Amino acid sequence: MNSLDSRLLEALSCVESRLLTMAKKQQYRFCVGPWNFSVGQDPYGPPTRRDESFDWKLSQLKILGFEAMMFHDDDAVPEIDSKSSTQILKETRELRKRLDGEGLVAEMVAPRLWFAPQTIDGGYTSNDPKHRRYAIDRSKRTIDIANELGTDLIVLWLAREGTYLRESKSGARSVELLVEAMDAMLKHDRKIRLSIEPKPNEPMDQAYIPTIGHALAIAQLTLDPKRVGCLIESAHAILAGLDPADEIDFAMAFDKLWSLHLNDQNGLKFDQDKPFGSANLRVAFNQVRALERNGYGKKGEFICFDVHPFRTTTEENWLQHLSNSRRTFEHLLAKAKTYPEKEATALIAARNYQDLDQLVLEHLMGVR
Ligand code: XUL
Ligand code: MN
Repeated sequence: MNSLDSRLLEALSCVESRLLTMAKKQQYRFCVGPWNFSVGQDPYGPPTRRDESFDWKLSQLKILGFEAMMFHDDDAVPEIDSKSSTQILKETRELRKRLDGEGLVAEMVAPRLWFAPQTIDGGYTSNDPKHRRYAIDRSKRTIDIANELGTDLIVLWLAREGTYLRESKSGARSVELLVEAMDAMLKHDRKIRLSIEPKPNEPMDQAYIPTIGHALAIAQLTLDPKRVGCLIESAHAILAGLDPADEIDFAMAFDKLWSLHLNDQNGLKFDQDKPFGSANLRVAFNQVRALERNGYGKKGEFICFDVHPFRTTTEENWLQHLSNSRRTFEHLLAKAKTYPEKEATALIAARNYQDLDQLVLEHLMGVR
């Protein structure tokens, strides 16, 4: 190679790395699930809004600027338990075509192991071996669906893997059963990754995997720890009495934050799935800062909003919780980028946390 060729190559690689950096700046891509278009029912009352078709929901995502949809197995194939593998495959392929047609991708697929009669006492940790088998078989079908939809991410919200009554199950045995179930999934497909979404309570009194620390610890017991990571939901971290920003820093220190459900939660009660930032703007701001400092999204991870409209929301405002969450995220991103780092560093050095506190508040209020 002569020197002109090598200079040309150098220039080309310089342009390429510039383009890559520019592309990386557009780091955030957004996603929601069909359940986030909920119709207002709660344990005390019926729906308050008319439902819309799945296709309508799909088309709205694109209009709202979202790029992906997340799925439960039966969001992808309704009434999945009554269908043969051939039928499931056929319907999944049709769904893939509809997604491709809208220019959307599937972010993940999650087995819904909390609805069927077989999961009343839990899925993988049920005391009934037949029901444990059902949970594992259904999870394998979920993996087959994910393959057809073109995603390698399986989300495990371990909804009923816990107890209402501590003495009804053995915690030690339950850990073994969870590991066995995850191993069966990892063996079923050598490419998929499992992303555990911890939540400490609801529907259970006590869950076996309540926090990110538990999720990452149990990953180590599986046959392929590299393929077991986690998903943080802001509300779930708050329900565990934790700061979601700390959970983000912790998971990302292990390179294990493969998905994220941003939302908000006002204190320790039922899972509220409020719009992002709705209850505590400062906690939301700190989550955005944590994502920024760790480079979340640079490997293609999505920001998903696991938010619901308020029960009182009327049909014409039905999508606002989605676009509002995204707007809040983007405003907080601008706040994170303009945070007065130098001033903050000086206050930290002087251990003047009193004024650091005020600096954050005034920055958020737009006066600094
Ligand atoms: C439940 C929850 C679920 C999971 C997906 O609290 O957050 O919607 O995100 O199964
Ligand atoms: Mn969630």
